[in-house]
Amino acid sequence: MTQKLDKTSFSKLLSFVLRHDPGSIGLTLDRGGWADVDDLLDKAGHQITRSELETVVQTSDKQRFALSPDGRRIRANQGHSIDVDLGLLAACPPDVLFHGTVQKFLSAILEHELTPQARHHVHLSPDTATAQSVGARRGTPIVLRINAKAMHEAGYLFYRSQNGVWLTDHVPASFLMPS
Ligand code: HQG
Repeated sequence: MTQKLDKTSFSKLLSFVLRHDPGSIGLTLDRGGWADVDDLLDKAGHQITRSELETVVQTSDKQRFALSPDGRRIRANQGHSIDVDLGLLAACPPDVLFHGTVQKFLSAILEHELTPQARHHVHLSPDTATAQSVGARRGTPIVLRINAKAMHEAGYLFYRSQNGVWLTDHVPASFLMPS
C-alpha cells in the first residue's frame, strides 16, 4: 500500500527534490528547473495526489513552488543549490532590503560580506518581519539592513523571485547600514 505524506512533509520533500537533489528520486529537471508533474508524482511513489499537490503549491506560506500555466510542470521559485536558470530579469530593488541571520555568522559577514553559502544567491527580504522569521530558523534573529539603492547605483544586479524574495550575488559589508 502506498504510504501517504502530510502536506508539510510533502512540501519539504518537494523543496529538497526541486531545489537540491532531483536525482534522489530519479527525477530530471529542465534548464529552467521545471519537472513534469506526472513524473514527479510517480517518482515520489504516489504519496500525494495531483489535487493535493496543487493545494500544497497554492497554500505554501512562502509560495515556494510554481506550476506552469498548463499545470503540467512544477518548479521551486527560488532557493536552489543545483544549477538551474530561472530566467529572472534584473530589477530595481527597494532602497533598503533586509537579511535575517544569527550571531554566530555576524563576524564573518561584517569582516567580509554576505555570501550565498550553498544557494545561488544571497536571499534578501523586503521587510524586517520576514527577515526576522528567516533568521529565527537558526536561533535569536539578527536583522541586517542593506543599502540596496547604493548597491544598485554601483552596478550590483538584483532579481526578484516569483515569491517576492530579492536575490543578489553577494553583499559587501560596506553596504550594510547601521540598524
Ligand atoms: C549566512 C528559507 C558565514 C546567512 C528562508 C544565513 C529564506 C554567512 C546562512 C531562504 C555568510 C545561509 C534563504 C558569511 C551569509 N559567513 N555565514 N560570509 N554570509 N551567511 O539558508 O538567507 O523556507 O542558505 O546569514 O526563509 O538563511 O527554504 O540562507 O544565515 O527565504 O523556502 O549563511 O530559505 O526559505 O543560510 O535563507 P541559507 P537564508 P525556505
